[in-house]
Amino acid sequence: MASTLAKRPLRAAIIGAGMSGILAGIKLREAGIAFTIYEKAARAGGTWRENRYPGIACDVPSHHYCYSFAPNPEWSQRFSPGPEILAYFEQVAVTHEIDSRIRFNEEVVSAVYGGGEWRIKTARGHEETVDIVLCATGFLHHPVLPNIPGRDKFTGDAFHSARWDESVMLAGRRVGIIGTGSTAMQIVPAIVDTAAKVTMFQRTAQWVLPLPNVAYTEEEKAQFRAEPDSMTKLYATWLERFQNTISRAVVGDALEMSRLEAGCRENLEHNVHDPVLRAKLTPDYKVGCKRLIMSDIFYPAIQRPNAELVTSGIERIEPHGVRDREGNLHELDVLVYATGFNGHAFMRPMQVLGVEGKRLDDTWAQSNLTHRSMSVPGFPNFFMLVGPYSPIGNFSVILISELQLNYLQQLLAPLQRGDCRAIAPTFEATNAFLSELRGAMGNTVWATGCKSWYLDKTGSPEMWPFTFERFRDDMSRPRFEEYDLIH
Ligand code: N01
Repeated sequence: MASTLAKRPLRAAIIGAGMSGILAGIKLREAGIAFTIYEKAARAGGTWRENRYPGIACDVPSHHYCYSFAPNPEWSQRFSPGPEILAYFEQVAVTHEIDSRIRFNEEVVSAVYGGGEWRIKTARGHEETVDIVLCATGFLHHPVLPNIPGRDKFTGDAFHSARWDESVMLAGRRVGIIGTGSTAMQIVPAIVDTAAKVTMFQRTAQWVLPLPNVAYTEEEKAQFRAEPDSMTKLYATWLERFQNTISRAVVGDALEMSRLEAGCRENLEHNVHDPVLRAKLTPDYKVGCKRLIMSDIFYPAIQRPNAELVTSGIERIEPHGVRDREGNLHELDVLVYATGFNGHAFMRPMQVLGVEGKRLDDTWAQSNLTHRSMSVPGFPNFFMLVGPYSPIGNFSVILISELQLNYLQQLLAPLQRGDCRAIAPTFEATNAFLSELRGAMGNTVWATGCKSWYLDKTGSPEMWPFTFERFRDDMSRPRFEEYDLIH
């Protein structure tokens, strides 16, 4: 059909300057789309800016936890520490001249659709009209504090792991940590040598797969610099390893699951010597149901003489420490809430109003309705990166985001050609997508009965229930019959 609209250059607002937002800038520029990145904070880097706790690292190997087109010969370790990862993202933003497109300290508070355009507004009152809104807001940025009685009574220093207070000294002090997720399991080994005592309050034990971290030598780094192809090969090797092992195990591959289980059980049996402690550290749910911990330093750390694992449950928090359910008071100077995040809020509390003023909060009242994790019916030209049901688990979200942007570049082509003013998924396609996902969810390990942040408020995993290969195929090209092209 001949176009009736004048071809027009497109303008986008990218929300968030973390890993996905920087990437979106690079990819939209490649596609010839003008954009501004709105960042609520004073610095880019998203989760790597916000999480500064001791021991922070990524448990995806650094030569894979990077953009596929921007290998980094300088990674110091197989699992490099958080500050290096933050510096990497900031450096990529500079190299690709994305930094100058970021408006810092500009939190987008609303996005309102009308007449084929979006009007966005920031907390500081700045307004802009754009064709496309692209939320690169991440999903682990709303810290959750536990609802434990007496939380406000504690007289020592207390903070959430994602709000680490560097002014608080740990040396020689008694530190309590509530939680046993990926965060707490990194903090304990990092502080056990410094603190006088570390008390970990465990509600649920975790499966731990030993994955040794090794430092790259100067010779290895020099070789990476001299032969960049060797980094591309390493990237591909890690991808293959993840996609053929954990990624298969969690979506129903029995053989891979049995290998994973054997690895975790062996780790526990060989590396935790006291049978009482071993029993306390033995989970009662399937490996992978909660996010698998990758660490060869947690078990040694929790067996140190100045470390204690408390499993009797927390009765309340008192001015001088934590009272457990057996009546013991664990006296503390510092209390860290490593109690996780609301992983289902995505871009909210931002107000998003779609066609005829429909609120996204209402559309998402029951569950996060989305087509292919990237768009929402009734919200034309509104897209998300790493949105609901994106493959997450133990997979690198960077590659997920890259594949989604590749799809989006193709999806936006009719807009760029002037064939339509806006594009939105149909309700039929969205419902078909979600019912296929939900139908497959029962085969996954996340639906086997444990509690985790993967579950949405209906208790269903908000995860990708298929293999990585299926996701890559789905993202290779859009099927335009799943969308309404709005003229
Ligand atoms: O949070 P979590 P996290 N009383 O939700 C406990 C990513 N990440 O910050 O299991 C007592 O996993 C809760 O107990 P339970 C990664 O995707 C990645 O550790 O619910 N305990 C649990 O132990 C990860 O999955 C890296 O029984 C309470 C803990 O708090 C995600 O971030 C590193 C409680 C919360 O664990 C979140 O990890 C770090 C209460 N009232 C994080 N409330 C990488 O290396 C909660 N808990 C890539």
